[in-house]
Amino acid sequence: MASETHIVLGTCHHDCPDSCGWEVSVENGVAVKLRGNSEHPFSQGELCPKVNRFLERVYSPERILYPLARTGPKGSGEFRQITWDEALGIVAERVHSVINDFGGEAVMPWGSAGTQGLIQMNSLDRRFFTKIGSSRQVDSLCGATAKVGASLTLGSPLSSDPMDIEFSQLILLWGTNTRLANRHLWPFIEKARSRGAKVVVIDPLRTMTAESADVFVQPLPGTDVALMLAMMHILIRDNLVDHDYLEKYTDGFDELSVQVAQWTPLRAAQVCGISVDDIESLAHDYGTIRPSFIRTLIGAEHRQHGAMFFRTLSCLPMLVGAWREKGGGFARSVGSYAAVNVDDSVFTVDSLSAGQERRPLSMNEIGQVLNDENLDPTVKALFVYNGNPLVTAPNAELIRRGLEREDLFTVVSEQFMTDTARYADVIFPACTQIEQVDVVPAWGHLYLGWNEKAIEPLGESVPNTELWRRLALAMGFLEPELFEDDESLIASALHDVDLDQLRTTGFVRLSLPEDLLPYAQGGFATATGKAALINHSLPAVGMPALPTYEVGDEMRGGINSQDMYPLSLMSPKTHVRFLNSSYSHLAHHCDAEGEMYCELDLSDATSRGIQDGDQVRVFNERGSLDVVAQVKSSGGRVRSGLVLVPFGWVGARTKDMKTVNALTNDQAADFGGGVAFYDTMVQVEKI
Ligand SMILES: Nc1nc2c(c(=O)[nH]1)N[C@H]1C(S)=C(S)[C@@H](COP(=O)(O)OP(=O)(O)OC[C@H]3O[C@@H](n4cnc5c(=O)[nH]c(N)nc54)[C@H](O)[C@@H]3O)O[C@H]1N2
Ligand SMILES: Nc1nc2c(c(=O)[nH]1)N[C@H]1C(S)=C(S)[C@@H](COP(=O)(O)OP(=O)(O)OC[C@H]3O[C@@H](n4cnc5c(=O)[nH]c(N)nc54)[C@H](O)[C@@H]3O)O[C@H]1N2
Ligand code: SF4
Ligand SMILES: [Mo]
Repeated sequence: MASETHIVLGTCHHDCPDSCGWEVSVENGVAVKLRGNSEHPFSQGELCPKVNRFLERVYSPERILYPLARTGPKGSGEFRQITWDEALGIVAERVHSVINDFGGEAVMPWGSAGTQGLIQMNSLDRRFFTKIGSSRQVDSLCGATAKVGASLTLGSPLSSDPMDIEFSQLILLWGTNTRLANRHLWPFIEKARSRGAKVVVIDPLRTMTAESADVFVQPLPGTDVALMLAMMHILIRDNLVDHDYLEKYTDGFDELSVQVAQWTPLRAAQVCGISVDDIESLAHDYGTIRPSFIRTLIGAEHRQHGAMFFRTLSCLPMLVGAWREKGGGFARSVGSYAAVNVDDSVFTVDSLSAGQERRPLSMNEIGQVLNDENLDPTVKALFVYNGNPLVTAPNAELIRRGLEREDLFTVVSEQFMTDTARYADVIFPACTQIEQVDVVPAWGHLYLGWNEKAIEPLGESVPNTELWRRLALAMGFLEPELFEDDESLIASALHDVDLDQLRTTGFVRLSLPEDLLPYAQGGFATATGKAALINHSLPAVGMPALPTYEVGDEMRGGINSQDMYPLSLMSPKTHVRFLNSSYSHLAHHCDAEGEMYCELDLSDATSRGIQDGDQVRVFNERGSLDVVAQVKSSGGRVRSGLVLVPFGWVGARTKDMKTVNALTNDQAADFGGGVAFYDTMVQVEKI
């Protein structure tokens, strides 16, 4: 029989701003090729070094394809294959008994963004856990603090269209590693550059993006707010501000002027560890080159004053009236724009619960939560899906101690045997994106992506929605909302979208004006309609009304003794072949990236007797990691006082089964529900 090839359109589901369009070639039910959809306006036919090999992931011999029950000690990774009926029976019986003995709130859901698809990320899970009356998952490893921080000034999270960056003449990439983390924006930046735009990167690390910039400013971590205040100081001092914009569309310029008067370039230079010239020329560029576009993502939210960073950054465009022009303004996540066509509130069905308030539990503090004996009730059953907290959440060794608890029943839905899954009592096999249908709202551009199912699920794996339907049935629940099918869930959440067109082209632009100039004429979603340079509601929640840099912001590690732990630990995304923890367990990806390491500045290494290639221990009071030292004599990524340990490695690929989050801070950020991962202090010694 001749083989028949057909093409199925899809969209990458990964937690990545690019949400690339793809096409899968399918032959006799087998996916034989996956490549970028050249029609996609943002990704334009390219994928990335992670997803170029997506089919190896789908067909990996390491995929979990059947339900598993644990046979060895927790963490051993020893399991036996069981039937779906057996697995559902074990889980339903245990969850019923937890609810009877301790109440529904003894059940904790922990779901992250393993898929960002509309229905596979969050839909029937909400209904299932509402019905159970479980604790409610709150806070976020990603984005929440950035979103709220910007809203404190703008009144809403809405910002400029990232694709408009191509019309800019001055581009500030502030606390974002575009070429690594948002790679499909780079061609738009190059377009702007070909028309004369200047590109500035502001990052404590000399990232691959910094290497490609025209100007690189390298402040000490956590000091950016001081830099922003000094920029405002200079703009006002040298009368480079747009008085008309400020007067018509903002509140509090006079108070802000007083506030920044004290932030002389010299003072900021001392705090930030950069030169006065750097600050003067950055401010002058910002005050004189138009249109100017500030691009940021989430790097700087992972700090205790993360919200203040985004609140202050979003004031800058007000001073120069940058919102007026296409190619001007400020862009962060644009995910909130999806609300014009997508209403995910339909997935919340409060009537499924008996009406009682459900206890909030922070996903960021999962380590503290699982070890807290004073919680009433303590957590007795944990459901993990779309995530790998033992690698991705902070203070990971505390999480490990929680997962080791014999009285904790842990259920994990996964594609692979992750560090977290090794601690499960029962594992359910999850589909990959090409085995399920979904719609993907993006946070890095304004297109909604369609994802058609390309092949039948491998083995006995199921989409997340199907898992929640099966669990609801096993629990003996009857409400029809718990069993809604995928097509119906999608249709109920979309409005004003031509579904046929979406399916045929693979994407549609959100129903927004072609020229998205959200604040060209004010229109901020604040009470006064003006941007809140001063925000009078903040003191009531413990934040200053004006953008403020508190001395010491740069030194917070959640650890008291700066003498014992003098180095600031940077742990951002660093590898082009890793996507959070989702690829480093696969041979090609890990082998190509080499061994886990820490990078030190030559001066910090020399004073500790450490040379390039030495085995070293990176430690603080939360934990320790044994890694190989990288010490560059020039052109390194870190400056003195910093140490870089990359994020994304999984325990199975490190020397002691531990990853960088063994060391990181799990204190909450100032506002919004984020966590201060990056405010972590450590010491390094040779072993
Ligand atoms: N290849 C690859 N791409 C990815 C991911 C991945 O794991 N791998 N992850 C995806 C996800 S989930 C997200 S949220 C995005 C994140 O995208 P980004 O926000 O761009 O990435 P991060 O690595 O979190 O942080 C960006 C930069 O912030 C810097 N930074 C840290 N602290 C400070 C500070 O105090 N001031 C300043 N100015 N900069 C600071 C870090 O050094 C880092 O270079 O990337 C997505 N894309
Ligand atoms: N130190 C440090 N820590 C960080 C960060 C950092 O920069 N530094 N970044 C933070 C950020 S921005 C983020 S977003 C988080 C990411 O944290 P997580 O969301 O936990 O990210 P992943 O490790 O990629 O885990 C996703 C898991 O979901 C699984 N998965 C994928 N698709 C599906 C599906 O359809 N169904 C099911 N059931 N499972 C699926 C994948 O196999 C994978 O194991 O990490 C945070 N942690
Ligand atoms: S991970 Fe990001 S860059 Fe790679 S294909 Fe998916 S959306 Fe595109
Ligand atoms: Mo993220």
